[in-house]
Amino acid sequence: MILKNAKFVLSAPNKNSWIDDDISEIVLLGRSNVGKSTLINAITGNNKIAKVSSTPGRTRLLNFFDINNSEFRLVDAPGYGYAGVSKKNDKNFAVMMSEYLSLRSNLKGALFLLDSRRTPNSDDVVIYNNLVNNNIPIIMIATKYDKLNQSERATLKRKISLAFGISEEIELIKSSNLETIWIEKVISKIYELI
Ligand SMILES: Nc1nc2c(ncn2[C@@H]2O[C@H](COP(=O)(O)OP(=O)(O)OP(=O)(O)O)[C@@H](O)[C@H]2O)c(=O)[nH]1
Ligand SMILES: [Mg+2]
Repeated sequence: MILKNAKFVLSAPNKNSWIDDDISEIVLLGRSNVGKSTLINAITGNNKIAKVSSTPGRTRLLNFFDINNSEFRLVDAPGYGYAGVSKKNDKNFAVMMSEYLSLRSNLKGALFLLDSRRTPNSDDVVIYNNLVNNNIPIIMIATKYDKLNQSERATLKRKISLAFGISEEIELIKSSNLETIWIEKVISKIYELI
C-alpha cells in the first residue's frame, strides 16, 4: 500500500502561515541528508513530490503536504545540524521547531529519522527530548539500512538506545532504498496515530 493523492500545499516560516483547520499532521524530523524527502517520496509513491535535495539543509521552512485529499498532512521539516548554516539560521530553525512542536494541536506524531551508519548526536538528542517533553508519539526510523554490514546491523539498536538513554527494546523501523517492506510499516503506524 502507498498513500495516494499527495500534493504540496505550502511552506511556512512560522506559525502565522500554518493552516487553520483540524486535519491531523505527522512531522518528519532528522538531520540534514538523513533521507526525509526520500521517505516522503517512497510512502507516497511520488518521486517528484518532495524534491530530493542536492544541497543539504538548504530549505529552512516547514513544508506541508496534503495526503489523500485532506485525510491528513505530512510536514517535512528542514534537516538540522548542517555545518553550512549560519548561527542566525540555526536560531531561526530552533524557534520554528519548538513553536511547531509545542503549539501545534494538529500534530499527532513524528517520524524521527536516524541515519543507520551514524551515531545519534546532541542535535538528535535535543529533538528527541523535545518530542518526549511535548508528549508527541515517535515513530523511529533507521534510514540507509542497506549500507550496514552484518555486525553493524546486529548492534544498531544498542547504538541508538545508548545515545538516547532508553531501553534496547525500542521499536525501530529499518528503511532502505533497496526494499519496500518497511513502507507498509510506516504507513500503518501513521494510521494508528492520526
Ligand atoms: N543507500 C541509501 N541512500 C539513501 C536512502 N535514503 C536516502 N538516501 C540518499 O541520501 C541522500 C539524502 O536524501 P534526502 O531524502 O534528500 O535527505 P533529506 O533528509 O531530505 O535531506 P535535507 O532535506 O537536506 O535535510 C540522497 O542522496 C538519497 O538518495 C537509503 O535508504 N539508502
Ligand atoms: Mg529534504
